[in-house]
Amino acid sequence: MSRLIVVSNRVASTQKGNPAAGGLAIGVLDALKETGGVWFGWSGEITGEAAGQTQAPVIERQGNVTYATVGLSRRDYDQYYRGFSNATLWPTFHYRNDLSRYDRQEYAGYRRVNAMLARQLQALLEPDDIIWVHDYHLLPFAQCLRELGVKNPVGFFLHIPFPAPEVLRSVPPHEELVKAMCSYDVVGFQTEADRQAFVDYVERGHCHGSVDDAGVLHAWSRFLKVAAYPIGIYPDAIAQVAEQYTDRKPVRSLRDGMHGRKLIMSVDRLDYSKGLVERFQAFERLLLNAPDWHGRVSLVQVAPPTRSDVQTYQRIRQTLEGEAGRINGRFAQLNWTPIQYLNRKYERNLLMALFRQAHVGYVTPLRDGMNLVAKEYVAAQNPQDPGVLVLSQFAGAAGQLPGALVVNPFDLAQMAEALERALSMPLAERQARYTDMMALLRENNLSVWRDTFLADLRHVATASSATEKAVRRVDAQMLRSSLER
Ligand code: GDG
Repeated sequence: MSRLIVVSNRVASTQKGNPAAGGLAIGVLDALKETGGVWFGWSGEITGEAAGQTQAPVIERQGNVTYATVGLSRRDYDQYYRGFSNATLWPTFHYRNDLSRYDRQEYAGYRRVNAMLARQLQALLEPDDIIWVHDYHLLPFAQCLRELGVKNPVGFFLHIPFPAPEVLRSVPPHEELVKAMCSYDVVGFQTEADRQAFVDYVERGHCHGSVDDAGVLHAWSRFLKVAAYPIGIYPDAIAQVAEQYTDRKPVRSLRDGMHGRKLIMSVDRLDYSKGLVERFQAFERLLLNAPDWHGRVSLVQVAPPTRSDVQTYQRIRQTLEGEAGRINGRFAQLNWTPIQYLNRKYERNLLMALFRQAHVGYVTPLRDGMNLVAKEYVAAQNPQDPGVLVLSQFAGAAGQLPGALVVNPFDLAQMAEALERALSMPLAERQARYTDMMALLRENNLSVWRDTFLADLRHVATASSATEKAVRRVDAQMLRSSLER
């Protein structure tokens, strides 16, 4: 079988035995180990090179997997990562045009880094490799590879939402970006709605593209497969660690400190897309509406800081600290703090055990590609006494977890009602909801996500090479019909 090449902005550090590495990294790594391959990306280091320049990749081999990482110059980091990726694409793709800025120089830096990374990867490629590129930092990566003459099949998976065309159009080079995405052979989204938004742009925009029933899209003289591949988790592995870690000291401390109170729990990277401010305010609304819950329920919010050198992230941190202080000041009693706001990272297994203690998983992003925390919360529950998931309708996960209490995160009153309902839900109903969701999590686990995507990419590989042999050039029509299955 051909080697797999995974390309992502950061290379997960599982190779160092990092216990904090998430399920996603482990899932991708499993695929790499199966066929052997390379994981290529930014090392996370800032170098003294000139913009657009970097040393050859640092290579580290572990069994049949090679990790190849490069550094970025300060200017490349500022323009590609901090700038266009995280101050333009991230907010816009999460429908926050109000927080998005556009700077031509940053966009030029974004394209320059994509081109530089493509050049670095090209040197590592073998003719039979298939390439799987991840996320919004690398929208033009396949186009850069094609410009270098690379013919290997290249697939792309977008972990975040794809916005409606009207929203996308607020990013000035929107058409260039979508055109660049059409250089991939497979483009995968988290949900059907994201896929549809992409297709809508291509069909109704200026690109005169079209998509057929098999999900083969034709635009700018290219044929590519576009589909939804909702990302999953390994629910049974999570259930197991959540149970194993139940008696660890920090978990016991949390349990003991609750003194029989109910626990509502949230875990998010500290990001404005996660709806933390609205979430705190809805919890405040619960305390206002239902004084009998005073002293009987606490909200624990774990929010490790991320991208703290991007200005909008500094602002959300300040706002949230202010809100937590204000709400606690308003309701706290000598022996009860309503909101425990923990601005730090926890070990992954411990986090799963903490989820198991929580009566309510409170996951209310304003927009989210999928949201793995929602899935992890369900998987971590004790089947005999499961908690209830309160979930935003704007998380991709809402389409996959029908047993959740689904809320609109902009409707504070509705969220407060859902919290109250979750806190009072009878055991039989909790168990029924949990059982349904757990079955779906098993059915659509992380391996299914990965294998379905890679099967489609391999299918393209087979179709292209058969076609090339037959006619000595890629006959788009034949590729198209072979994809219609
Ligand atoms: C992007 C998309 C999509 C959180 N705090 C700690 C910690 N975590 C872990 C969680 C979970 C992961 O980080 C976060 O994943 P999410 O899916 O919730 O969100 P994003 O980071 O925004 O991820 C998202 C995802 O990509 C996958 O495609 O679902 O929509 O935005 O696994 O448990 N892990 C540890 N300590 C923490 O304090 N160890």
